[in-house]
Amino acid sequence: MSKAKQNGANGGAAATSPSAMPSASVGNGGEWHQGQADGTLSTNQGLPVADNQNSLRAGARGPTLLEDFILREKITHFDHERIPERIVHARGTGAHGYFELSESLAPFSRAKVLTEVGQRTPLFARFSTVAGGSGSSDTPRDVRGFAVKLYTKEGNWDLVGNSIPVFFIQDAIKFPDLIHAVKMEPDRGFPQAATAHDTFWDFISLTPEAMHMVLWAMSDRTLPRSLRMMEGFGIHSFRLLNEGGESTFVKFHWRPALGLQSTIWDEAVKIAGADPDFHRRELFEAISNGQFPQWDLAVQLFTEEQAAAFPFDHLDATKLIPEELVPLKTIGRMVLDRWPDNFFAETEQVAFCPSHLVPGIDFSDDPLLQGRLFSYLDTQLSRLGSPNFHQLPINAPQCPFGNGQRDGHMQTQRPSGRVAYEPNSLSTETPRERPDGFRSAAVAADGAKGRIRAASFGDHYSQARQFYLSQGVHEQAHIASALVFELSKVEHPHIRAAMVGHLRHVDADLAGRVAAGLGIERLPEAPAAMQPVQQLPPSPALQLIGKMKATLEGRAVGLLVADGSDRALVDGIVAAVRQAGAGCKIIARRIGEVALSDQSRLKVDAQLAGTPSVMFDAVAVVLSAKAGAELSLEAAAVDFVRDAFGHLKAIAADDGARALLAKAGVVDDEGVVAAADCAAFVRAAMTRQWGREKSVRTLA
Ligand code: HDD
Repeated sequence: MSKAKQNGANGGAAATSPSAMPSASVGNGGEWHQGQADGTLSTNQGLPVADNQNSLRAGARGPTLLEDFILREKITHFDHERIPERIVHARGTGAHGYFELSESLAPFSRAKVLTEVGQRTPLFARFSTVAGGSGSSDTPRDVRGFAVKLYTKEGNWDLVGNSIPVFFIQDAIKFPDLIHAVKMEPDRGFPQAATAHDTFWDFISLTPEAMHMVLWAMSDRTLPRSLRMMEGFGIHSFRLLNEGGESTFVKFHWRPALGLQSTIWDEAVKIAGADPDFHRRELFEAISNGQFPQWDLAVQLFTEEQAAAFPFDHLDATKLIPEELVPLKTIGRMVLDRWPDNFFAETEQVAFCPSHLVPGIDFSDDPLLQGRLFSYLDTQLSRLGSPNFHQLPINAPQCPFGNGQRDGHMQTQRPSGRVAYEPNSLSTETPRERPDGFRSAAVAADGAKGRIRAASFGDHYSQARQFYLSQGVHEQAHIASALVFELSKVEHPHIRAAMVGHLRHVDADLAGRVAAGLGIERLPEAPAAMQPVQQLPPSPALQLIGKMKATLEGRAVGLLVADGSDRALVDGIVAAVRQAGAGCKIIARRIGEVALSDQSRLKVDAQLAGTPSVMFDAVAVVLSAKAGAELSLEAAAVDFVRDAFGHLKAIAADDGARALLAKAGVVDDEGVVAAADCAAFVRAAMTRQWGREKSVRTLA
């Protein structure tokens, strides 16, 4: 009998005792069996099943018997196959990979993961939307969760961050209110995965500290083109502690190797219909194709004295430290190179907790972080149902671990011996303290007890203003339009007015644009601000559009063809696009093949009606004159081109495609190029045609 059979369905992959560590088999595909190792279908007790098609009946047409324990085991398991979804970040996807350190932080930290240059630390990363349920779509306007579990030699370190460097609230006690306001409204059960509704904006309008994050949320940052093309932030200040116990503050940043890229709002909406799994599919395909997503890990390091001189409080999670004030230092990279074997066992059951850290890293007193330290462990107990959730292979440390904790639901370890306490004199084998184990920063804490908000947390508008003024004209327009869209869905006029009032503190022009977009004729009063708005210098590093990398690497191009399309043009475009590092999908009215101009056959990757141009970063259309005329009468083809134009994408077209372009209202500009000029197409496709925007859309 195999080991897997003896140990049950999980093959005993979890840690069984400190000495049996590490649990290196996590997700390696070899240990988690379906059925028996010899291929026989069995019950969970190992009983070989002879008939998996029919339940046990009294007669061929008679009643099913209660005796049928095989049926009952199977259905009972099925009935319990769902666990409570995460109250936030329910929809997510993840992958395995590693972190490789390139620069030691030894002067600042004794954490091995931050000091052993060249070491590869295994990790699991999960990306998520926040508001929607697990079955919602990938592309709503939403912050993205960016959670990384590093299985270091000294224990698991979870960096549980987001795609935006600040947060809505300053104190964890407001988190349930924030989430109740953003989630679907409890009396009606909608909207799903959307902030555009009354309760969200009501709460926000009464929470001035949220204004900075609101501006980020209304920017294109919340419309990522790909999970591989967004930044991640640890948000809070953490502490690093060196061998001497000296402490330095640190902020963590993940920077995508493919650069930043987002979609246009209209595009995000259409992607949600065309492919609700757009982001997870794209991540899956990239990893399957060996295009492993990568991020640099960068840190901002600063001392207590420097922090005291900042024009804001770094313990306030609604504030960031501009790069111009504390530059970023890149210390390593994360590579995601392995898709999980099983979505539920890994991506669903992975349990992140900001309280998971390693010697050499410590928390700051940020009151949002302090509250998080409680919440995550607590939520895993209800979500995963047992204090033994750390024994699940995806959550188990990959270093030795052990203590006197015993028993509980779903205990998979079999600790031997009679001693489960410390200190003891009966065993030399049991786990003991280690002087070089985790120690908290020896920071003095002395103050009057009270429910107090520091006065230094009172400046709610200065960084919101700084963010807005740091943006280029296009992104400022997108922010204004997003605010108009969101607030136009709010039924209560006083909430809309209150929001415009707040915006007056951010920027008069922005407030005016939003008021005009909402049909508000007289600007509402700005609320009293706790502290005067500071004129902080614009920070170009806060831009998204301005920081986008001109590249086709990792992007996708759609090439629309039909019978009779010119072979040389098709070949030229495919080759140029692939050369530039992008994928190229052939699209036609039907899947199968098309016959090109030279009668050669070309395999079609996707059907036109099911593959709108929102799936691509740029499109090319190569058609015979006859096919061009026919497709001009095909709504899906007209939309394909019209949307590509409206979404500011490069379009390559040959003469035969011109009728279709004309029908779609495409007007020649720098982004509309001849299909024969592959170099010009690749150049144009590396960026969006921002100059076109004012001709296709009225922005607030
Ligand atoms: Fe949270 C999940 C990120 C504040 C309570 N949070 C969760 C996840 C991410 C974040 C990425 C999903 C992890 C995964 O993929 O499983 N949360 C943040 C960030 C915050 C933040 C960046 C502010 C800087 N969160 C926050 C507060 C509280 C919570 C203030 C409660 C006091 N968050 C939770 C939670 C979740 C969670 C309820 C739901 C599922 C889970 O923990 O495992 O405990």
